[in-house]
Amino acid sequence: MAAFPSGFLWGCATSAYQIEGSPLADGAGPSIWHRFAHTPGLMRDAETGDIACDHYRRFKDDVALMKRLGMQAYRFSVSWSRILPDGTGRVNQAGVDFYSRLVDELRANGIEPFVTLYHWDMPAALDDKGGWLNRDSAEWFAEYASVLFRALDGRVTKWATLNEPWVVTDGGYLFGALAPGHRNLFETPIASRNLMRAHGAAVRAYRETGRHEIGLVVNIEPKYPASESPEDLAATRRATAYMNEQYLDPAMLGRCPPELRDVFGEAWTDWSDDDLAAVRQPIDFLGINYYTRAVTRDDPAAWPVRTATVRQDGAFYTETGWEVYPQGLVDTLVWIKQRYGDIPLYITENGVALADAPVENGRLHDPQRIEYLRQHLLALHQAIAAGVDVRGYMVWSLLDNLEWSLGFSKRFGIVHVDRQTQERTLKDSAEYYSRIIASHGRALDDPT
Ligand code: PNW
Repeated sequence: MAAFPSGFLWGCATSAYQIEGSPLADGAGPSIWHRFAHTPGLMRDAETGDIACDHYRRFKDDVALMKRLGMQAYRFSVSWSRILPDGTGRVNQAGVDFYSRLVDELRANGIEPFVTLYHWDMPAALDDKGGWLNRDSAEWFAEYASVLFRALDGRVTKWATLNEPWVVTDGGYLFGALAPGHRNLFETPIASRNLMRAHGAAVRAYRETGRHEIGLVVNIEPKYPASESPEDLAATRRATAYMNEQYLDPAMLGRCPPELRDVFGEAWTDWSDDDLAAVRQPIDFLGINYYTRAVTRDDPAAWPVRTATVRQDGAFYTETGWEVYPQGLVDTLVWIKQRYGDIPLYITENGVALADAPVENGRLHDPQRIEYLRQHLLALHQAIAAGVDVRGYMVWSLLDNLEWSLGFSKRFGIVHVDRQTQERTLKDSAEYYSRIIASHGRALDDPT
């Protein structure tokens, strides 16, 4: 039954600060995540990304591991402050060389590099100038992006500008759980607009020199009303506008959802026509990160969106407290097609944090992750059969890694990483995913 389109890309995803370690090596400047992690009280168990998965030094072994699993694509991110230690101006060639070697190693092993330019680690030097609150951030980002386009576009065919701008502003500027750790309702719409201006500026820069594909990666969490009451329906609209449309509407439709005025009140300011035009650039694909859904009800006390997520009896909740809901992936993909039209899509992240069993005799059994992957891949197949143009799937994540301010407490990897020895051990889910790839999805029909 399960046939995936020919050319469909099977891969896995990571991000720089979560796996690399050696954040200041070879002339790199500090990023906002280095600063955040080294500020007391902000990280669970006082963890940092100083070592993480030591991928900066072990990247060849990790590429060999991907090759062994049959990965066809690898989505990783570039650390801006390795490339431009001060954020703009002087290029650190040793930083460029690291990613150049990684790209060569991937290509030598037949793995397509899929590069995310911004996975949350702005150079600290730019945060000192206001970070995403500074309108110049759009030009800073385009300058950085252009350095990479020049260095790598001959060998990289897939570029993503931003990873999950919603998480950047919600975590970094509204609730303070992520770098740069602000908690300010007035700043949030400003950071939001500048991030999208940066996206637009990088896409424009790419059109001058780039020869391949560039797109945007967003997280989508479909919202379902808890009841048909007018309050819950309005709450569901607010939550949808806030999380799922705030970034895609400007990028794809050249407008902002009107419900944002209701969310932000007078902290919201309408975008100028020039800003809207600068953000709405034709892109070649959208990357969709899908993890869970939210059944949404009105909650006047919940600042600032005034919504709450209703726990579902009998549902399975993961270690990050997210409901497992594969049908939400189908609904998300169909919604994207309906609202934004036909555009090639990639699932750029999908996966699950579990309290895995310990490694025993070099094995780790994670049947719940296998079931999660199987159900979501079946859902993906269903969406493709319904006519949605999905070109690839990247599991989050290759390795157990630094789950941001939650430290290493949440394990998303299909490969276990021993924190002491850095030894990599395949989980059963890695072997399972490897069989899925080798059969181009047909193994989904086999009992597990
Ligand atoms: C993504 N949400 O973050 C990130 O791209 C990854 O770096 C991260 O490790 C992964 O998902 C797992 O958390 C998200 O609240 C963070 O909906 C929060 C949400 C979604 C994605």
